[in-house]
Amino acid sequence: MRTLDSSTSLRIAIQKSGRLTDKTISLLEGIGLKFDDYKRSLLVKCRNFDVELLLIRDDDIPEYVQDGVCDLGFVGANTVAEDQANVTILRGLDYGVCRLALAAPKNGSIKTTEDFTGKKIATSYPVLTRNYFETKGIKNVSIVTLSGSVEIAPRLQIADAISDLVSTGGTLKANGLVELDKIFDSETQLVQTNKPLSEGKQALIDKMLQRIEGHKTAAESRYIMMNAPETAVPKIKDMLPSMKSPTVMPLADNGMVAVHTVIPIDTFWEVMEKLKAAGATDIVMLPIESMIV
Ligand code: PRT
Ligand code: ZN
Repeated sequence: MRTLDSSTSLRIAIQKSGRLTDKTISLLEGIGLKFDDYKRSLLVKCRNFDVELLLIRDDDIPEYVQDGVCDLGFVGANTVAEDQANVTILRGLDYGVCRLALAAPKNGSIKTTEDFTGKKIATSYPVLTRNYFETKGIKNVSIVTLSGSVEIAPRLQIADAISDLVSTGGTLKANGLVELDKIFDSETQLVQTNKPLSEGKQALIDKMLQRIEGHKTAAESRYIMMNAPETAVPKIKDMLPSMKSPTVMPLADNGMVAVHTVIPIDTFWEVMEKLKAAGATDIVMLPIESMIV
């Protein structure tokens, strides 16, 4: 028999203080959730939804969600995969982007993955690192598990090489290390518990997901407005990679119209140049707060 969870508020685990904290809070605020001062408390009530945030270390999030202590969690895919947590990944979120990579001293003997045979690798990700070597069929690699400052392990002669998270590559460079291969691509994920949830909580999760989708589409789109001669409208319409047919409104000047539409941000400059060539003037681009398609 399915047992429904007893707490009524949807409980969401987020990182208390770290790289993911501000972006997760701003995503939640961006989809309309309002919180009081989340920096002072570990459990923060949402003012306008039946939601509460539990602020904990990122390493604890997969387990809290797996065990049903929290219904949802925002956490790096690296942490979820390393913990082999039994949770459902609802979606990836494009922040906290990084990769787990293998790196070795710049002028050392390790140049290719094969050179790792018989070597010692320091990492905070023993599961993902071991899996990598197993998949590659490279045997006899010993893993030294460290909880932080992995990049100095070769200099301290604790290990021959490392596997660590990399985003800009600056830390590797500063420590005389070169990246040799990528083990795992990561970004923040929204994960849900596999424990049964009440209908009310599930409905709230569905609503949040729809809003996140709208928020993401809005962030990747721009509202574009321009004036143009009416005769240029068919040509302009063909150029616009708009979601739907653009809005065309007459202007006070005879034969002139205003054209409004929404376009993907990455097409803006290319489209704008073509629009100008087609006769459009006064082209204005505006950010969009949110949108439901
Ligand atoms: O206290 P708590 O345990 O919650 O935090 P934490 O210190 O364990 O984690 P935190 O805040 O450092 O990282 C949280 C999550 O951010 C990670 O689990 C990843 O999903 C993601 N993330 C994204 C990163 C990085 N980028 C990153 N660059 N996490 C860590 N790093 C570190 C990396 O370990 C290395 O020391 O940054 C350094 C490399 O950065 P670059 O830019 O020099 O390459
Ligand atoms: Zn951590």
